[in-house]
Amino acid sequence: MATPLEQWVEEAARLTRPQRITWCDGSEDEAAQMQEEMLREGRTLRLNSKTYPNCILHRSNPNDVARTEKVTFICTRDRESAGPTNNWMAPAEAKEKLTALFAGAMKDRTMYVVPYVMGPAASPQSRVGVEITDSPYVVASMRIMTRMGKAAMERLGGSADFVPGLHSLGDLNPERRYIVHFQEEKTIWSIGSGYGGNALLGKKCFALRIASWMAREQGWMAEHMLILGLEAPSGKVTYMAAAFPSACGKTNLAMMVSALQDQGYRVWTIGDDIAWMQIGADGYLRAINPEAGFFGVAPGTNAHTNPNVMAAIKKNTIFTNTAMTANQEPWWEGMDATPPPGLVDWQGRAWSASNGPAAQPNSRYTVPARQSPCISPRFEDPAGVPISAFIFGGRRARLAPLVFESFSWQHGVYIGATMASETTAAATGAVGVTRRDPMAMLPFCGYNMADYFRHWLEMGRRVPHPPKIFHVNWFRKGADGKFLWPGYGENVRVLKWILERVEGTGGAAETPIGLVPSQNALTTDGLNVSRGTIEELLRVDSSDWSREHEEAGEFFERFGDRLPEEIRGEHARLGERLHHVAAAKD
Ligand code: SAT
Ligand code: MN
Repeated sequence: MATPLEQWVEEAARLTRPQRITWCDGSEDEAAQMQEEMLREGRTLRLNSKTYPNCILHRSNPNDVARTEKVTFICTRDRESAGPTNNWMAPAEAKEKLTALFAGAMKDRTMYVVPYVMGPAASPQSRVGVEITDSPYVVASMRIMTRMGKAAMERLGGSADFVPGLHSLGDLNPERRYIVHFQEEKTIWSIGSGYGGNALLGKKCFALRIASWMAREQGWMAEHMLILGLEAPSGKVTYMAAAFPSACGKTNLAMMVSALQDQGYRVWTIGDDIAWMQIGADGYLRAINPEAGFFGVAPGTNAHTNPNVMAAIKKNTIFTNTAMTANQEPWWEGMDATPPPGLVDWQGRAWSASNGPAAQPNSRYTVPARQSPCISPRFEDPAGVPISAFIFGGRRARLAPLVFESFSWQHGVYIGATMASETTAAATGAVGVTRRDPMAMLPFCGYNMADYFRHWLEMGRRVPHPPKIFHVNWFRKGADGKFLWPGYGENVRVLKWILERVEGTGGAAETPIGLVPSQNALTTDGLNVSRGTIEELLRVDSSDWSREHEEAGEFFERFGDRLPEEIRGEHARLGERLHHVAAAKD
């Protein structure tokens, strides 16, 4: 008898008509074959084997360089289940449309069957997925980003308990590009793109869109969050999870080299993008990182902004759409001051400023997590790590202070629900436009966001030791348009205050929006930032916040009656607090 997996593979082959089928085992030999295949295709180059051993550079189709949210759909039976922030298509319509596109799509190509585990192979919190793809680049990337091959097959056995994801490059025409999620069936279909979250189906499609649905059904959380451990001078490590939108510095924060290392504060990395959390026997939320690698934004990465990742990407790394030096080494803007002579840009042309940046702004490195010098000793812990703080954040040039703490879990959920950030190159579309991005999940929440807020509120009631909730903003600018805060390794000062709040020692002052560090509560020794700038960084401008409050109210209107009463209540209370401040000034 064929297993459920074998049956599905057969069905997919009948539809897509591949020349041959390869079952991937995740071995070294297979990885080498996959590289050969990519080199043959001509869009991939081997990098300098002395300075970057076993590294390759892949150039994607120039029309296929970022996630495409416009053609990403949540296909629930009932439109309301997807909610006003998702694109929706009826499952039958999506099946029909994509079946036509998948028909014969793998003709003359190899179909790869890629079984993978999301999470440590031995963790009860982990889940199995299987991706069928006709892209060797996707296979090579999945081998880095997940526990791929044998480990997954062993875990799966003959069971039907896996998330199937069918992927084909199709003809790479953006007009025929679709990324669709059948939530009730827990199935993913993606065609027409070979890039990042559109094509590596374990990542955003499974680990966030499908998993967020599963998590609500099963009482856990799937979040767009990094996971880090902050080690204190005593040696005790406190774990925190932080949600920032794509390309807002999650990887750099998770891998930071602490500016307070000589005082005994250092950061350990568990994850840089996604957290799956369940209530543990100890009453804490226990987090695992479902991924095994980092798919990080290359531009801006250097020995100052992320020395740990610079060390990690020196071997076994796939670079995508970066530039390349005459020495066959990867290069991007922000790596060093000026483009070196003989540079070739991300499209393979001799570099010229008139062609725009040498590296595509959303160019990436794909690197095994274990290569990072700061990887936590608990990275593979099947029980996950206990989370003591949640941190929300985004890019806000003007509004949000460096850090503030919520008054309660419910107020924290409100802060997450009203998050906003300036858009980045991680998705196609305009860059730098402020948009509402609740919990950094706008593109990734697999169901109605009003129900998602309700799920958060419910989790707060169920978790005996819920994390404290904070909001940070590294991106505030002064009147001169320059960033007020140096960021990167200095961000540890904010993490230290958060730790002190968790432990009940840090000083805080009340503002209408939450608690900010009281005078001198933030460790500033050795920091080259004036007292006036710190005050500016922590300032809460109530008239700016009144405008923000109004905009948040407009956003909430989109959810109608489905918006939880507690969110409405928090919104009203913030309005009152802002009003009191304004009245006191008059
Ligand atoms: O392309 S990905 O979705 O994996 C990257 C991102 O948007 O965070
Ligand atoms: Mn992300």
